[in-house]
This record gives sequence, C-alpha cells and structure tokens, in this order.
Amino acid sequence: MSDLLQISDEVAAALRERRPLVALESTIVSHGLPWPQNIETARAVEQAVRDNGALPATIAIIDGRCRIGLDDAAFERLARDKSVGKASGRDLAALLVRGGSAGTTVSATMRLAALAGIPIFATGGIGGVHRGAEQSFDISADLIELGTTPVAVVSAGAKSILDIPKTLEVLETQRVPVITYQSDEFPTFYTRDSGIRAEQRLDTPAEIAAAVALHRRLGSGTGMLIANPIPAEDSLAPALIDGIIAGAIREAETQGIAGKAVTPFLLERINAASGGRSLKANTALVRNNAALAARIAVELARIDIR
Ligand code: PSU
Ligand code: MN
Repeated sequence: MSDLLQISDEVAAALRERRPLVALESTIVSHGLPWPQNIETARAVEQAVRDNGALPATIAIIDGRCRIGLDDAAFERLARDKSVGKASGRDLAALLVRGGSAGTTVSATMRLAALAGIPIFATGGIGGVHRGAEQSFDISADLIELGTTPVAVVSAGAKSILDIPKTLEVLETQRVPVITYQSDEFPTFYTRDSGIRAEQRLDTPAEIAAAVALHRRLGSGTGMLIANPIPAEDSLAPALIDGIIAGAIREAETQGIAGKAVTPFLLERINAASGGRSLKANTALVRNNAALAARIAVELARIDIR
C-alpha cells in the first residue's frame, strides 16, 4: 500500500498504535463551501475530532498522490486553487495517472479510508438520489459506495436538495444500515426532522461502535450511515430553507447544469441565497458530526476495531 497511499506521520503512527482516527472528506473544502469559510471549517472540524479524543485524517488527491492526513499547504491548495477537481471513486485511477489534484467526495474518501484501515468517517451530508432522478438518472456514487465499502459514515442525514425518500430506498435496497443518533426521525441536514421515521435509533457512541463492529463480524460487506441531527440551536426554519432549495433547483434546470456539477452548483446557490445562514448551519453540523465520529472512534479502538 505504501506506494499508493501517502500517509502523514501523525496518521501513520496512530494506525500503528491502533489509536482512534476519523477520516474526513475534502470536496466540502474544494467545492462545498466558499473561501474562506471552507478552510476555517476544515480546521474547526479537525479540531473537533481532536477535542473528542481522536485524530483527524483528511483525505484528498494532491499532485497525483492519495494523501491521508493533510498539512497546511494541502488545505490551502484545496481551498483556493480553482483548478482542483472533484473526485468520486471512479475518478481516482485516471486522476493519479494524470498527476492531478482533487477534493475527494464521500465515495472516494470511503474507498481510500478503507484502504488505509480507517473504519469511521465524518462528512456534512452525503450525496443521494436527486429530485427528478426518474428523468435525469442522477444518483450519487456515494450511495453505491455505501453499498460496497465497509466504512461507517457520520452525516447530518441528507440535504433536501435530494429526494430523501428515494435516497433511503436505495440505501435499503443495498443493505446499508441507517442508524439515527438520539432521534426518532431521519434528519435533513439544515433541519432535524424529515417526517420520516427512523427504524434503528441508537443513543450512545458505545452502542454505535458496537453496531459497527457487529455489522463487520456479520460479514455484511456494506458501509453504514450514521445520521446525526444538526443541533437544535443551529438548525434553520424549514420554511426558509425549503424555498431557497426549490429556487436553486429551478436555476440548475434552467441553466442545464448536469453531472458532477449539479451538487456544487446547488450548494453555491443556497449559500448565496440564504445570506450566510446556511453556511453557519453547515459549519456547525459538520463539526457536530466530526465530534460524534471521534467519540465512536474512541469506542471502536476499545473494542479493537478502529
Ligand atoms: N452535500 C453537502 N455538502 C457537500 C457535498 C454534499 O451538503 O460538500 C459533497 C460531498 O463531498 C458529497 C458530494 O460526497 O458532494 C456528492 O456529490 P455528487 O452529488 O455529485 O455525487
Ligand atoms: Mn450526480
């Protein structure tokens, strides 16, 4: 693996000593948030992991190398350099051959976390089935990766730019467990409740870690989605955000935005239209997810799966 993954000294030591680690994605830095909130959030998220007893392993592709654990220069590059791409799992091989640089989506980050031996990963929101997918066929590779790569992903549910019931159906079809943390409803990113009842609620990081370990022992072969509602004090009013999202989707349709450009376009429009409120919520929920993932990682290290 050493020729494929460039693992930072800190992460390499933690892997050797079986200390708790949390993998973090980097498309949120390159394409999910504007400068300078992107780099501020990345730093705050890494700090949240440390504050909760684990070490952060942010993953990205820099100059044709798979980097596990980033230094300041790599973060700066992702945050400011407009030529940095967006890589899902399928993009990795050609990107490495070309010597390119990219933020890794949930899909690509899961793949590389699995290779590095990190079983838990925190993000803001996963990609999913887009509204109108019956026409566009736009279903994120994140869902397919969750069906094939055994990494647990902590997310604030899925953003309502997506069709949430269809997203949950695809996860169910693929045998991906959806565990909600301290909530009876599946959360929708900016808001705590979707109106969709959660079937598998667990209330402590220790219980979630036990479920992650058992899911592996059962030979399930799939990832897991740990849905962590945004803290109430950071959540947005559904009436506010739903209108903004609907407007952004209409703009994307009018402008014929397609493929991997759709999600970054919608995120940019929502950030612009909400006058900073969505940004603030987004930052808060990613930190909240990183903290929970770290607490789960600590429990996983105790039961000897990292
Ligand atoms: N959802 C967000 N913020 C993000 C993303 C999704 O609220 O930054 C990013 C994640 O990296 C996710 C990717 O994996 O977008 C999904 O892109 P697509 O829909 O093209 O699969
Ligand atoms: Mn897509």
